[in-house]
Amino acid sequence: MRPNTLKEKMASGQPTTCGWLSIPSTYSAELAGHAGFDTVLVDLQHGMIDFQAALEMLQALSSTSATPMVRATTLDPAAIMHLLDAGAYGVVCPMISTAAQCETFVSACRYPPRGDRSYGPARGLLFGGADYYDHADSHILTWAMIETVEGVKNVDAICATPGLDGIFIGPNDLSLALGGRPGADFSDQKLIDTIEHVRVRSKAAGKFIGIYTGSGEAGSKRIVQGFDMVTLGNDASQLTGAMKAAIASAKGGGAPVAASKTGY
Ligand code: 3PY
Ligand code: MG
Repeated sequence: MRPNTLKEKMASGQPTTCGWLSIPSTYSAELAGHAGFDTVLVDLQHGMIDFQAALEMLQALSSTSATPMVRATTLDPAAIMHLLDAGAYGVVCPMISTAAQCETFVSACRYPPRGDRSYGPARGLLFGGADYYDHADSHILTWAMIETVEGVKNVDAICATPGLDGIFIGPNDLSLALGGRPGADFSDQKLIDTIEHVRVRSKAAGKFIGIYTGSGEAGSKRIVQGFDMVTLGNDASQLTGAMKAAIASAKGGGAPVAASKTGY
């Protein structure tokens, strides 16, 4: 089976970057895949992307060296299994707050007896290879998003879920859950401490730890903090930022364009 190079890099202690696609475009997917990200994720939760667009974007990513991942819209086992059949090598599942939810999520990504994933890996066989079934369970990355107060409270139990590979922190929703605002309050001490707590507990349980950030600069700080995988904003924020910077530069410099703190 084609290796999951993202998993291999993180397992060897290398920090990795995750391109984040919200625009329903095969061309954008191809550009992100060739840009040098270790993985590129198709975001069906908040991106303007349905299953058909996601399928085509995963196909476009196949021509690149980036490990293709998806974020599911919600904890829907059938939809998660379908995205895996479409060739995703990793799934980020939003809003995991309990160990039971995490078990349902991981089970959807693992074949019996480890889980209850139904057999029919259509594009998995084409992208992964003829031996997909034999190795899928050890290659496919499962990321539970912790972004609620209940999820933080249950971080140890969530991390104890057999077959879970990593925790991915959503700082915008976590900020809201703690009574703050998206983006604006990333400097809030309670949010800073909560993020560090989730990171430390996840690493203590032997899990990979990832986080969404709004820029390369923010991603670099998270790598120094000890995160294994960081996003650097999404395609829409990066495109908008580049367009605004070009306009400001053409009109005589102007003020430097501030990176979006929320990543949107
Ligand atoms: C969050 O920050 O809540 C996310 O889910 C990132 O998209
Ligand atoms: Mg979120």
